[in-house]
Amino acid sequence: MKQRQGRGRFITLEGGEGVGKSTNLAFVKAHLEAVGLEVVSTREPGGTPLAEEIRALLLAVREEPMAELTELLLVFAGRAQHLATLIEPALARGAWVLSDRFTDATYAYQGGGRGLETRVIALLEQLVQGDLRPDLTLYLDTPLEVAEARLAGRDLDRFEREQRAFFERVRAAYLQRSREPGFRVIDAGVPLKRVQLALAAELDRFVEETVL
Ligand code: Z5A
Repeated sequence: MKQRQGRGRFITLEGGEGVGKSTNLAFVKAHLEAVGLEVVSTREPGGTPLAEEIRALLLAVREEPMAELTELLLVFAGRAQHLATLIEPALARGAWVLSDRFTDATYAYQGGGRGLETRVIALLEQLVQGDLRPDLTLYLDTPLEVAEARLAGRDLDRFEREQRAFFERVRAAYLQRSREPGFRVIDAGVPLKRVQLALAAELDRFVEETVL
C-alpha cells in the first residue's frame, strides 16, 4: 500500500457551521481509499475519548459564561491529547489522517470570533504541535445565509448561539488564512455533486504531487 512507503499525510476540512464538512468527510475518505491509502478520519474538538469529554465541555450551554482564555486552553488541551494518542501514531505508521476541523478553526473562532490575539494562538500552536501543520486544508466556504438555511430547526450548541457578527468575523478570519500554504478554498454554496467534483480535483492533484 502506498502509505507504507513513509509517513502519512495530514488533511483537514475546515469551514463555518453548516457548510458541509461532516457530509463531505466520508466522500474525501472514500476518494483517498480508492487509490489504496489507509485513511483515519477524526474530528476536533474531540477525536479520542478524553478529547471528546473536552469537546462536551466546550459545546455545553451553561449558566456560567466560559472565559475566552479557558475556551482557548481547552481547545488546545483536547488537541494535545488528540495529537499524542491518535494523529501522531497514525501518521508515523504511514496512515493518512483526515480531520474535520483543526487549528485553522482556532484562528477563526478564538482569533477572529472571540478576538484573541493571533500571537497567543501561534504560541500555543507551537507548544502543542511543534512543527506539525496540515499538509492540505480544504476550506468549504459559503455565504452565511446558505449555511443558516441548511441548519434551520437544529438544536444550537454554545457556539451556534452566537450573533451573526461573530460568524462574519469567523468567515473573514478563515478567508485571511486562505493565503497560508496548502490552503484551498472550495465553493460549498453549490449543489453537493459540484462540491465533491471540486474536492476530488484538489485531492487528485495533491496525491499526484505528494505520492505518485
Ligand atoms: N471550534 C472552535 O471554536 N475552535 C476550534 O479550534 C475547533 C472548533 C476545532 C463544533 O464544531 C464547534 O467547535 C464549532 C467551532 C468550535 N462551532 N460552531 N458553530 P463542529 O465541527 O462539530 O460543528 P459545526 O461546524 O457546527 O458542524 P456542523 O453543523 O455539523 O456543520 P457541517 O459539518 O459543516 O455541515 P453538515 O452537517 O455536513 O451539513 C449541514 C446540512 O447541510 C446537512 O443537512 C447536509 O445534508 C446539508 N448540506 C451539506 N452540503 C450541502 C450542499 N452542497 N447542498 C445542499 N445541502 C448541503
